[in-house]
Amino acid sequence: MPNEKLVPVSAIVCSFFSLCLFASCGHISAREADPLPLKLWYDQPAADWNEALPVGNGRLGAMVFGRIGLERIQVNEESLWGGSNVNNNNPGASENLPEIRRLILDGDIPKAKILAEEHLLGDPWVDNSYRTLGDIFIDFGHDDTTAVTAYHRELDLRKGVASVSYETPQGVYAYEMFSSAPDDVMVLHMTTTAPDGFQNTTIALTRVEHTFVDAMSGGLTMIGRIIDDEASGHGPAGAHMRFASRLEVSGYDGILTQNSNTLVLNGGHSATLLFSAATNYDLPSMDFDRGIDPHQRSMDLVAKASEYSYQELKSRHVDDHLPIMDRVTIDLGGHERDSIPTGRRLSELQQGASDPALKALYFQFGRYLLMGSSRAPGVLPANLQGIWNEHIWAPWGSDYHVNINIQMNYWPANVTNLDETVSPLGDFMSAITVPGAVTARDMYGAGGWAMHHTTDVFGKTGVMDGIHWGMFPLGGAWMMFPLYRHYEYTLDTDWLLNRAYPVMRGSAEFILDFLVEDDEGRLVTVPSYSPENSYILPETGEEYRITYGPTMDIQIIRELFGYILDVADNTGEEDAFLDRLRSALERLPEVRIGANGTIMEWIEDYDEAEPGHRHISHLLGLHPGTHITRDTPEMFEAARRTIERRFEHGGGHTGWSMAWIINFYARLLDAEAAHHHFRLLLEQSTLPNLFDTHPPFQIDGNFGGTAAVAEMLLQSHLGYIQLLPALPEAWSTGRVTGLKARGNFEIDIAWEEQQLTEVRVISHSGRPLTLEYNGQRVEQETTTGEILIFGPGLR
Ligand code: FUC
Repeated sequence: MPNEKLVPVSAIVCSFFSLCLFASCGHISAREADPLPLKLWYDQPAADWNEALPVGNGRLGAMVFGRIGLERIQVNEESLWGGSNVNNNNPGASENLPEIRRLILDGDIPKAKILAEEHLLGDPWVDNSYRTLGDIFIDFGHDDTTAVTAYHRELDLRKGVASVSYETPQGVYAYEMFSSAPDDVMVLHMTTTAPDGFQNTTIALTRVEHTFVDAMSGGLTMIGRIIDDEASGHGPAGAHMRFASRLEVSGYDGILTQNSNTLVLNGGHSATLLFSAATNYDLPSMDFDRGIDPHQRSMDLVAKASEYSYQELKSRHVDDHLPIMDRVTIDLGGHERDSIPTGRRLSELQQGASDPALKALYFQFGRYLLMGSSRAPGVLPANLQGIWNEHIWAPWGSDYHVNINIQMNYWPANVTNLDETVSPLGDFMSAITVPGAVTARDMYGAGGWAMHHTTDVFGKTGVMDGIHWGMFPLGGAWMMFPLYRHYEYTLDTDWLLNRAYPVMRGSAEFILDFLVEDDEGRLVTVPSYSPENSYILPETGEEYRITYGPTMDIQIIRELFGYILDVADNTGEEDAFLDRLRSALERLPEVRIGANGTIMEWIEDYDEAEPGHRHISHLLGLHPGTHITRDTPEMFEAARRTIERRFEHGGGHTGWSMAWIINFYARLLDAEAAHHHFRLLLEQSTLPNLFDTHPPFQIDGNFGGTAAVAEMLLQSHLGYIQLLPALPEAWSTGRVTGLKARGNFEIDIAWEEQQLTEVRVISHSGRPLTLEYNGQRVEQETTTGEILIFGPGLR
C-alpha cells in the first residue's frame, strides 16, 4: 500500500491541489472523481460475430450475440488446438547450412533460396489451428420476434459483464453474462417478467465436429477429441487433444426437463447457467497429457461454482475484475456522445465526427481484452485473436506469430497497469526454450534456443509456412523485449533472475553462435529476412526475401544484448559470455540511411518489392526499441521519412500496421500525426464491436492502439519520464490516472488547453525520479510509497 502522506513539493502545489479537489475543476485528480461509465452498447442484436461482445477470464471466452428468439453464445477454451507436438526441424538443415550461407554471402541468392527451401523449411510440414469450442444456443420460444421493443445490449468494461434486455408482449426478458476468473466458470443469469415465466426455453450446446453432447444430471456434457486426418495435409494424422465442457442450470425456480441433448425450461422467472470447459493440454510439456481428465475438470469447476448463489458469483467476479480495470482511468472529454449506440458512434466517426470519448473507450477496451485473454486462470498468452475464435480453421490458425503480432499484444501490458497479464507470456517463453534448444542445435549447430516467425501451443520452433514467410531465426530474440520490459516497469528481481533472464540469456547464446563474419569482417545473421518484405535483387531484377544481416536483426540484437549487459551491471556478474556479447556488439553492421533518405531495410540499399509494405521492421529501433531517438537526429528524421515513404505507396493498410505507425509517431513526438493515424485506425480497421480488423479480425491492432494512446501521454524508455510527449489538439483538456512508468512509478496527469496542470506520482520503488515536460525537467529523490505532486511548470 502506498504511503498516502502527501509530500509537499511546494506550498503552491498543495494549495493548488486542494483548491481543485473542492472546486471540481478540470485539474482535479481523477482518483477522487467518480469513475466514468465504460460501456459498449447497442440497440440491436449482433448481426454477425463481429458485432457480438466478448467476455473472458484469461482462459474461457464467449461472444455474446444478444439475438432475440434464438440466442447464440459462441464459446472458447484457450488451449483447444488441432495438431500435436511434432519436431518440425528439417533434418538436413545443419549439413546444408554452410553452403546456404556461402551462397547468400557470395550473392547467389537464387541458388540459396532453392537450397533453403529444400533443407531449412520445416519437415514435416505442419500447420494447424486454434479451434472454437462451440456454441450455446438458447431458444426463448418467443412466438413473434418482431414484436420486440426496448432492446438494449451492452458490455460493461468495468464490471466485465455483458447484458441483453428487451420487451415482448409477454414481458421483459433480460440476461447477463460474465466469465469469472475467481471461479473459473462462465455464468449466464436470465430473468423474465412474463406472467407464466419461461415457456419452452430450450438450451443446446453444439460443436460442428469431433464431439458428442449428452444431457445428464440436470446439465449438458460435451465430450470431444480432435481428430486430424491424413487428407487434411496439415500434419500427422491421429486422435489428438481431448476436451470437454459442462453446462448446468442452477438456482432455477421452474421445471427443468432433460431431452437427449437439450435442456428445456418451463415456468419460473430466473435461471442461472454455469459453464466450464477443459482440455488435456499441459503447458510445461507443450503437449497433451493422458493423465488429465478434461471431463472431470469441467464437472468439478461447475460443481464448485454451484455452491454459490448467482449474486455471490457475480460479486466475486466484479470484486476481482473492477479493481483491475479501475487501476487506469482516462478522460479525453466529449462524453456527450456516450448516449449514442457504439456501432453508430463508430460509423459517425468514420464519417468525420469528432469523438475523443470513443477513443478513450477504445483504449480501455484494449485493456479489457488483454485482461480477458492473458491472465490466470489461463496459462497461455493472448494469441492472434486473444482467446475469441469462432472457426475450426481460423485465419493464420489464430496462432502465435512472433514477427510483430504477439509482441504487439503485450505493448500495453505494463504501461496500462496490467502487470499480471505478462505472466502467461513468461511461462510460454520458458516452455518454448525446450523445443527451441533442439532447433538451435539441430538446424544451426548452435547453443541456446531459437524459434522462427510463428508457433503454436505445441511449441513448434522450426520454419513454418514456407521460406518466404518463416526464415526469421530471431523471432524468439524479439520476444525477449516484453519479458525484460516487465522487469523495467516492476523491478521485480525474482521475475528477472528466475524467469526472464535465463530465457534471455539462452536467446543471446543462440545469437552468438548463429552470427557469422561477412567479407567486411562484420558479424551478421544469415540466413534471415526482413519480415515479410521482399527486395529486388539488382543482378536479376527478381524478388527475394532470404538475405543476411537485415536491419531488424541488428536492432533486435542491440536491444537484447543491451538488456543482458544492463542486468550484469546491476548484479555485478562477470563471465566470458558477457565479453563475447560486448565484442559482438562492436562488430555488428551499422544501421544506415539509404540514397532515398530512409533507413535501409536491408544491409544493401535494395529497392523494396513493396515500398508500401505493412511491416516496417527497420524502424524497430524507434519503437518498440530505444536506439532511434531525438538524440540521434539524423536517424530520427530518416525514420520519419521511412514512414512517409510507406504511406506514399499505400502503407498502413492493416490494423496492426496502423497501430504500429501511431506508436512510431508518438515516439517521433508528433502529436498530430499520431492522432491522425489513430483516427484512421478507428475509421479503417475497427469492427462494430471495436475489435481490430486486419481484415479479418486480429486482436494485435487493439493492443497496439491501446499502447499508442499511453505512448502519446507518457513515455519512459529514455531513462526519464516524459509527460504528455505527443498530446494532440483534439484532446486539449483531459486527465489520465494510473499509468505506469519504468522504474515502478505510477502516474496521474491532468491537463487543460494542452498544458499540463497537475501530475501526481506514486513511487513504488523509492528510486530517483526524473520528469520532463515541454523542455522543463525536475529531478527528485523519492522513498518507497511516497506520493509527489507537481503543478504547472513541474513546480
Ligand atoms: C504477419 C503479418 C500478416 C498477419 C499475420 C498473422 O505475418 O504479415 O499481416 O498479421 O502475421
